[in-house]
Amino acid sequence: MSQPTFNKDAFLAALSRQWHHFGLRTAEEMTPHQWWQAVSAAVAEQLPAQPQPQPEPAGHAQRHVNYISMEFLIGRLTGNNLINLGWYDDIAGILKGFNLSLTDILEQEVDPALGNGGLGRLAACFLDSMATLSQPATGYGLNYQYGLFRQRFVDGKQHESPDSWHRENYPWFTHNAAQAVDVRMGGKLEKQVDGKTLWRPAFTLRGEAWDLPVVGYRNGVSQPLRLWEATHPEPFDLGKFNDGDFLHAEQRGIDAAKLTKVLYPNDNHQAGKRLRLMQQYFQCACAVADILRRHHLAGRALAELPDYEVIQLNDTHPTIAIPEMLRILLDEHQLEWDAAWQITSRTFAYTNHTLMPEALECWDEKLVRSLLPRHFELIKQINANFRKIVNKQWPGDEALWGKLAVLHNKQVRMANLCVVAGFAVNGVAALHSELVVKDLFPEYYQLWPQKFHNVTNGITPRRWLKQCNPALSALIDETLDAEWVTQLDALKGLEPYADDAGFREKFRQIKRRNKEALAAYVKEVTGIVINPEAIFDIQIKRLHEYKRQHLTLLHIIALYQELLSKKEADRVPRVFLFGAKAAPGYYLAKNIIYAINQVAEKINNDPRVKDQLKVVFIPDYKVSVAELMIPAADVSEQVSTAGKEASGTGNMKLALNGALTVGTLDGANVEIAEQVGEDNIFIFGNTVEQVKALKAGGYDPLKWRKKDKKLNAVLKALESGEFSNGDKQAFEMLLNSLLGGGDPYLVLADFAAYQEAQQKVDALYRDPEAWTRSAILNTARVGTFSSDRSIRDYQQRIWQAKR
Ligand code: B1N
Repeated sequence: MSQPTFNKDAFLAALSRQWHHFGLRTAEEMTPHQWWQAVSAAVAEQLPAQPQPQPEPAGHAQRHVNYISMEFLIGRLTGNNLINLGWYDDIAGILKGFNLSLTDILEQEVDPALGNGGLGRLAACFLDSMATLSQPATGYGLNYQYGLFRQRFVDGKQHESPDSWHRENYPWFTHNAAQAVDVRMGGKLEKQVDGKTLWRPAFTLRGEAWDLPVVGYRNGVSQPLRLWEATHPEPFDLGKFNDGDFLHAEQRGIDAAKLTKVLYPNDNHQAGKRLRLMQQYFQCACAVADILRRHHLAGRALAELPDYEVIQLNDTHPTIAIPEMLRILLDEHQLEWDAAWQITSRTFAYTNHTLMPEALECWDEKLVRSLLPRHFELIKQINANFRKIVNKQWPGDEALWGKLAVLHNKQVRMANLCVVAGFAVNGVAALHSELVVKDLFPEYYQLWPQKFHNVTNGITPRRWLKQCNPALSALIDETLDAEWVTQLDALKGLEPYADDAGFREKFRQIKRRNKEALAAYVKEVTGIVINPEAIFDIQIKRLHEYKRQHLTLLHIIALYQELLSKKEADRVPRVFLFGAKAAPGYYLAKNIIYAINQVAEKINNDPRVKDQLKVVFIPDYKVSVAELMIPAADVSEQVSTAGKEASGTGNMKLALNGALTVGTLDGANVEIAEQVGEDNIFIFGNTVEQVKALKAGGYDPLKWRKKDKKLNAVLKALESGEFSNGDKQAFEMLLNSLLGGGDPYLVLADFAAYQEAQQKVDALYRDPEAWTRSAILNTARVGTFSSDRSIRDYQQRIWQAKR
């Protein structure tokens, strides 16, 4: 398929229908927001019709990918869709005729924030790449009324408010009324005379399908991201109404809608709430029903399902789809267990995104049984069958069974269920996949080595270079002949230009303008003035102890003390910019935000510091803010404790836009370092092995404090109340975690090495030509982190591999 041609007359006609629909007589009467709405809706109308599934002879078919995820952090769609369609300039030209700037209009879109962080953003990048590679795919998720909370700071502390993104008026949605699915929950099991069990559910919800178009890059493909909204099949109780109980007549509709009210705001953490399990099952039941409906419609037999469909589980959050598939095959299609198991276990694949123990999902047996009695029974059956396999391999080893069981200590372990019931398991970066095999699932690996894979994450170059950094994109366009937007490896062609002074000058100018644009935004939202001459040092990611924003904080305080003491050599002026949300119930993370803000307040207002050091915490970090920060970064902070960050993807976006990484040997940093070369990255800190050894040797942070004077002075300053108007308790949680709490993420053990790495940053930055050379080499050498490459890896290693 080729690029869809833009039809100006059809677009203008659609546009005029929009303003008439608003009750206006002319286009000029529209507000900027109405313009965004009208342009988006008019473009949506012109999208290529979605291709119908074409039955192909078995064995030759490309499996359709069903990507199930609780989160799709898609970000603003209008600009991205225009770029992918190739219609951006056409529309910009038309708006110019109305004296309007398209970029201004695009700013009107509220980010759909239907995800927490990396996991949800990865899902969005993968959809973009699958459409671009013409990999048939459907994304399945939930249509949350409220996305991730909005963040503001009040006296330095995080305050949350609901994120109403106005899904009811979102112009890219199409409501697919015919695709609704009824979902049952609760109730009891009854034994039938034939020995089979009958599930009598207690209540029914309706899943309504809302589709967003996922537009491939200039290839005419548009395929759905299908988001389910919960409603009640009969929202209005006429009986109650007639009895005069007006208040309760609508109650069941209101109750049903609670299910897709809000995204759970946790990242890398499971809270175990009943409503969350209901969300998970609701989404899975809708998705599985939809997949089977498509399969039947194409006239295919159930036994052929794995030949045509693959279900990729984005972490364990949609695991309940596995017993749901079994239930339908057994109870609705009367298949025997073995046949149902064959079909199911050849269809599901699982991606692991974290080793953090608190994020590994375990559900209370009682909760699962009460909500999904039939599914619980099927999980017990899976567990019993698996027990035989384990017993055969390791006879009588009860301790090992305790580790491998799907059901244990009255808990259902979702990751174990995925490994036992799926045909593939993958980690998200080379190091992480190695740890999945070595530390998380060693015995499973012994049983089924062929199930385990690595697929290193990636990012879409459409949003994360072409769209967010138009100036750099234009420079690359004029420098290279190659189609780098779809062949990101072609950026290698920039390598020789790193030695071209003229090119370096252009590259530096672009970075400079991007920094000016960010500085203007910072001024607008925080009032803080920052100097584009300074190093822009950027740390953007969720707030979590393991990501160690507090390591950077300690370093900032050390810099401050050094500046005041004037003993050491001059530093290059630096601006530290943070963007991060803390889960509302994660008090330690909130305390770290507070500490950063308090330290920032003090440093930014200390006249002695002048322009040497500034600290800015940008509020409400989200995709659209990332699009502004990433192109403006000189330094990318990736400082997690080695072994804790599964991959990271911000690291890839920043390097692609010419930032140099200060990072530990963790996640995808390892592979970034391999690509860019050790001269073009600042690697520091303890490795996975060293972290393990330190812990095994009885790590004591107090000893590290004692032997490092600078570190001691920094901690003292935090304890003294110097940054908190004399309040010595202000940072108690943070300090307690670092000191009395044993410093679980080894912040103190990496402090000295981190400072050294930052010294090297200064030294290189003092030589602008050398710095720019390294920055160009970063852009040139990270093409492999395109999500197109990730998707090809999934195709070859998992989806299309010989089964
Ligand atoms: O997934 C990203 C990785 O790049 C990051 O390293 C990893 O931390 C992130 C429970 C998670 N892992 N687990 C989660 C999110 C929400 C939730 O409720 C866990 N997020 C990641 C993409 O692979």
